[in-house]
This record gives sequence, C-alpha cells and structure tokens, in this order.
Amino acid sequence: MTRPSVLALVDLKPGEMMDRLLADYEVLRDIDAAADVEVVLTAGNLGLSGAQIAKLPALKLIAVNGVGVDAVDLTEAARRGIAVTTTPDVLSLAVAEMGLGLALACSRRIAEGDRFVRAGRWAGKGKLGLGTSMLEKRAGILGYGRIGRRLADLLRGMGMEVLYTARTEKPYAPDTYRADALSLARDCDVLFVTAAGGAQTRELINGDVLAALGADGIVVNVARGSVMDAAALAEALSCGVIAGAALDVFDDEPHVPQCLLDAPNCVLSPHIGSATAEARRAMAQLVLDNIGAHFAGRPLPTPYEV
Ligand code: 8YV
Repeated sequence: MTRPSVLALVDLKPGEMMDRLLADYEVLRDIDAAADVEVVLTAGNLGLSGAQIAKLPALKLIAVNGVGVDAVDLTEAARRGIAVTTTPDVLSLAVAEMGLGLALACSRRIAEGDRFVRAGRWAGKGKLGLGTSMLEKRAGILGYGRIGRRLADLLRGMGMEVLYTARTEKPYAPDTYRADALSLARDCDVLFVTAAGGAQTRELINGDVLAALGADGIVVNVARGSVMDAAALAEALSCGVIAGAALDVFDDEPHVPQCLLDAPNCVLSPHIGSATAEARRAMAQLVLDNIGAHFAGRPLPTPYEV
C-alpha cells in the first residue's frame, strides 16, 4: 500500500516522534519535488511563503509545529482553501517558563555572572555589580494570549503585581489592563513581550516605549523579533535608558544584529522558548494528530482560525 506523502521542512522532536512520521508517511524534503503533496510540515518561525505555496499545487494542509503563523502567507492559503493547523496550549508553559528564566537571568545577572566566573574575574577579586529583585517589581505583559496569560499566572503566583495590554480588555482577567504598550511600559518594571508577530505588532516596542519603561526597566522578548525595534533597543541599553533586556527571538534568525551582541546587560538565547522535551513531544503529537485527521477525512483537531 502506498503511504501518503508529507513534505517536511523541519524535523519533529524528540527523534521518536520523527520516527513516527517517517513510519506512517512518505516524507519528502525537497519542495521542488513535491508537486503532488497535500501536506506540508513547517515550524512557527519558518512558516510557508506565498512563493512556496505556489510550488505546491496539490497542497491542502499546512501543519505548523508551533503557534506562530506570522511567517505563513495566510491570505494565499485562504484563497487556495488550504487549511492551517498549529499546536496551541501545549507549549504555553514552556514559553512562559523561558520568559521567567530570561527575566531572572537578566535582573539577577545570572548570565553575566557565569561569564564573570569563567573569565576568572571572581578569582581575580573582580566585582559583579548588584542585581535587582524581579519578584519585588511590577510585571507588564504585552500580548495577553495563551502564553501571556500562562506567564501572568506564574508571575502572579510568585507575588508580582501583573499588568497587561491586549487589543481589548479581557473581562474577568485577574490582572490590570492598560490601553497600549506605552502606558503599560510606564506602569511596569519588567515588560514581557508575548504578542503574536506580524504587521500589527511590528516594532511595537520602539524608543518611546523603552523610554517609558525607564532606567530601572527590563524588557524580555519570547514572542517574535519583529515586535522589537532592535536598533532602538540597542541604543536604549547603551545609553542607560533601560536597565537590561533578555531576548529569545530575533528578526532574522539565526542572525543576531551586531548592535544587540554588543549591547550591555543583554541576555541572548537561540529561540528555545518551546524547546523542552515535554512541550516538543506534545507539539509533535498534535502535528501527527492533525496530519492523521487530514488523511482520514476527520475534522482537524487544532485548526488555526483567523
Ligand atoms: C518554535 C515558535 O521554536 O511556536 C512558535 O511559533 O516559534 C516556537 O515554538 C518553532 O515553531 C519550532 O518548531
């Protein structure tokens, strides 16, 4: 019996989840040799462009291993009647946890302290400056979706006052609403970016927002690099407009702009927000469930709906 074909632009992790894909499907890797393929597997930060969709005339399903669809040409997918699925909820805790870890790494100088010890500066009687206590500060969440709310739960549970901004105020939210990024930044000390990427949020964190965050403020981005004006951020760090930044995502990954590599008090990580064995296994399971449902003619478990 011939197995259905899937074009995999990325691997599922851990390896045994990829083995399951390979066991059930004919896995193709070359988009230029996949004209008959109905399903493509891609990542949130990789997506599928209009030019790629045009190479796949038989395409019926874009299965995203992630929650971001900003890199998928949704207009073209809708025009062609191509379904898009994502992996919501199962990665929220991992990404929220990463935001928390990055904020602590920056405010408590953990990453800097690691470099300090390894460089022999502790042994050489050097001094690492004082950190600040994040948990005694107010948190601001920009983007109050699944990940933002999960992060808010963690921060509130640790005793922080939490404020948020989103397109609209959420009824029954346990946290305090601010109408926009500027007023949120003005009223918080640690600003967490969890908003979806795309045109609507492009460079929402600009020089004005960073100035409003203030000289003791820290910004943490676990969402998309596009939400941040990287040049304005580097400038704000260099001039002491804000105290620090911790970034897991960048505009042109895996390339990190030199200005951020050079910026002081800037903790960098290689887009690993959802990269826990637990989250990635659950994400892969949802991908397999969606692909399986497509070929069985069943409703897709987690379709992305605009
Ligand atoms: C992943 C992401 O790094 O969910 C997203 O949109 O960017 C991340 O969770 C990516 O999708 C890798 O699979």
